[in-house]
Amino acid sequence: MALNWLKKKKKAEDKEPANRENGAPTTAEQYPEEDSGRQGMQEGGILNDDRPVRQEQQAGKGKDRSRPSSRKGLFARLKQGLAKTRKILTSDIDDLFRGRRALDDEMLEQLEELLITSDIGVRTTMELVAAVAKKARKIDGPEALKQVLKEEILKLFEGLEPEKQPAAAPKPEVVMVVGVNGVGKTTTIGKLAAKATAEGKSVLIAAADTFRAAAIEQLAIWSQRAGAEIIKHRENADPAAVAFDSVHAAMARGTDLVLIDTAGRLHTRVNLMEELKKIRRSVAKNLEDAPHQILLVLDATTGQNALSQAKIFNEALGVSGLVLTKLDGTAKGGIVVSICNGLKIPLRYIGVGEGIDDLQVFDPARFVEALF
Ligand SMILES: Nc1nc2c(ncn2[C@@H]2O[C@H](COP(=O)(O)OP(=O)(O)OP(=O)(O)O)[C@@H](O)[C@H]2O)c(=O)[nH]1
Ligand SMILES: [Mg+2]
Repeated sequence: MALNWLKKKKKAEDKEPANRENGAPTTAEQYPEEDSGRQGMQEGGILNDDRPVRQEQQAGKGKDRSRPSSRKGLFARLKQGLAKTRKILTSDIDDLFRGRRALDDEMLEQLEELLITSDIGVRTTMELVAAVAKKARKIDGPEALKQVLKEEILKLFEGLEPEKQPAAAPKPEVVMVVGVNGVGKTTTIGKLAAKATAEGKSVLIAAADTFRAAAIEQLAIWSQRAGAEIIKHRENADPAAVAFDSVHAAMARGTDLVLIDTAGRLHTRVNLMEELKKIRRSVAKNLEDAPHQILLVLDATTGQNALSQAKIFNEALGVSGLVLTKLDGTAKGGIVVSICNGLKIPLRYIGVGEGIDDLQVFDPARFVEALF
């Protein structure tokens, strides 16, 4: 039996990167003008990125995102976002058992396909199917199978909790937010700032994406919505200088939290990773242990591509936590499982919409409940 699904694994691997057989939109479908750049990213070439900026961002406008996307509770919104994955994992698993009672080899193969279709990834799927196969005798119906899957998925999240915060948070706490262009860095900073100000913290945002004026403008709008301060220089200023000034100002003002927005692409000459390292160094010049966190933002709709981005950023910068955005809509929730299991970096937040309160602290137990 194991041989059967190992044989199929090769086939699945050939399928997976393109993400097309499982109905997921490709990058080209979502951002036609950006596909070549993302390709470049995969090949390690983030540098040659002079693609046009999406118009809405350029204008720094677009629809008002300050309002919550719905009045529903957090769990309901998460469930809504994961509807697509839940269909695969629930009704399709029910179908597996139609007319059959015990889990046989053929069903295990079908389960493997289902899991891969939900973006769980080949490696993680193999681990899950192997775990299910071991317990096959006890699985006498779809509910029992779902229960085993829930337990096994939860196990994959174990040991991935973020390091315990020291009793007294560093002041200012400096958080650098990184990621390729368009993943949702600036939006996430707006949401994080709003969360922190709602908790009574003072927040200063550093506009260290100086690549284009619209980026600074977009961040200024978010800082206003969130009730945070902003430090900005002119377009094309040195991002490291903006970060340095921000930490300096935060120290002088007694600010609680500094959030540093960074570019996802730069002019062709400049190496993004080198620039980000420079920002990191400039922050440490002011405050020894800073940045206290480097959050990498990943777009869930890019599927397995997010994994390769994370590897590149982690190798260059050392990422302390992940934010997975756009889990609402087209994304498949399985990518969360795949990323957590594949990277061993804690997933801190998930983005479930464009509104200011559409950021949730990632809670594995709640996530698994919403998945089935
Ligand atoms: N549906 C949805 N959209 C999101 C989410 N997070 C961000 N977005 C949208 O994604 C688009 C890009 O977001 P930005 O925050 O500008 O992304 P960025 O990483 O700062 O982009 P660059 O500055 O160009 O590198 C915007 O239209 C956001 O509204 C999310 O959780 N769900
Ligand atoms: Mg941005």
